[in-house]
Amino acid sequence: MNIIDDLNQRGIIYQCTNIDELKKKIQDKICLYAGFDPTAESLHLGNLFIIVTLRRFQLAGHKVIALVGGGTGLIGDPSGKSEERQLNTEEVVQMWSEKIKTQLQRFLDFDSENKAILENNYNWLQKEKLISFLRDIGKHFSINEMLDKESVKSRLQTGISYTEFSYMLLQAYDYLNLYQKHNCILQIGGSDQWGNITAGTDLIRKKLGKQAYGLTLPLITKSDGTKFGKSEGGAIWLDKEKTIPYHFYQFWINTDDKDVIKLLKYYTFLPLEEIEKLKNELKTNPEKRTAQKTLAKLVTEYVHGKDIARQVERISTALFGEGVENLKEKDFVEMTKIIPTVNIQDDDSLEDILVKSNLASSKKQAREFIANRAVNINGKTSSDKTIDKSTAIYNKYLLIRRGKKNYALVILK
Ligand code: 383
Repeated sequence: MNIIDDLNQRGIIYQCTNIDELKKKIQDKICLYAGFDPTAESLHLGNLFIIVTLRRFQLAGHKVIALVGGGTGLIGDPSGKSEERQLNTEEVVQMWSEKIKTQLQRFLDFDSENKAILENNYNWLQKEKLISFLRDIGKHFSINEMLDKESVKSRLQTGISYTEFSYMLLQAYDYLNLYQKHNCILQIGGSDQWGNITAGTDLIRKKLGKQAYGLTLPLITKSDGTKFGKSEGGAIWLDKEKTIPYHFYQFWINTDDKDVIKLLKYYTFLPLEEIEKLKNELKTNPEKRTAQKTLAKLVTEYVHGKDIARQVERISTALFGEGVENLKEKDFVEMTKIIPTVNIQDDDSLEDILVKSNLASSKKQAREFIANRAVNINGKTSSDKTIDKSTAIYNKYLLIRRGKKNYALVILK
């Protein structure tokens, strides 16, 4: 199947400069690229949508370039931003570039025969001479057209610096460079990138008289109107220190029924027939949340690997009261990052433990909870006033639940 048909069926294509021509071109192997600016030390779920799409092209046999914007990251893309960005220092941008490069290497195959290419636009942008740049590149840009681009137009009221205004020239120049260096004829990006991408295809046409293509992906919206890819703590990051795998997994598990099928199409490599089956399952047995569990499992596997994905599945099962039997010792260590944890002497009573772990506000309240059978230890309701060390898993861990979802992890010294 033509990859364009596959993308279309998945609803991944938002805009394209010339879809019919591209579809013909892409019957042969082509080279394409997408860029990622080091504006933070990690990529996030918005970037992942593009990465997964690049990977689809790669799996279909095309050559993909992942470009780190070590140069453009020093300027700041105004696209999709309602305010001027803070300039970061060169050292910081360089440090972030390295981190982002390492992340990209995990998601795209840089080893096999059809290996991806990694580029960093710092390598050519930093060498550029101002006078030549303004003569050779700047001359092809009309201010009138630039003012008409969404990224600029939307800032005319609030303001935009000359620095950010120039950004599209740099991204266009990158595309020209990659066209010449790798015969790269397609750039993909989120819908916020349309203006920058078409600046590139225009520049290639004006400078070389050649046809290059641009394709954008839809902005991901949620049925409840809130912003996709954010949690209370901000963005969902791909770096496991910034968003721990458990929270990453939970983010996907919590997907609304109305959004889950779309996200399976966008973020997983599951064939459409399989997604169709999940859609039926969602209709007949929504309470099972099979579609959400599949989505969470597959995306967590892609980003964090199979071992970590299985671990967060075990932890989630335990914390949703569905059984602690499969927990491994390292899972308890991971759980200390997720739920309140207290270290306890083994002569502490259960009442003491409930108070120390904040599951009860006083010993009196603790006694009431115990009497009302509201306290559950390692999956079993406990009415004992003392803790029995033999109930500790690995002789050490007590997972205490009070009520439906108040948890604490107790580590016996
Ligand atoms: C830089 C130089 C190029 C081509 C692209 C770039 C980066 C681009 C940009 N992209 C965003 C980013 O870096 O700012 N100017 O965070 C995001 N992308 C992708 C996608 C997205 C965009 O990395 O819509 C979300 O992830 O395009 O916001 O020569």
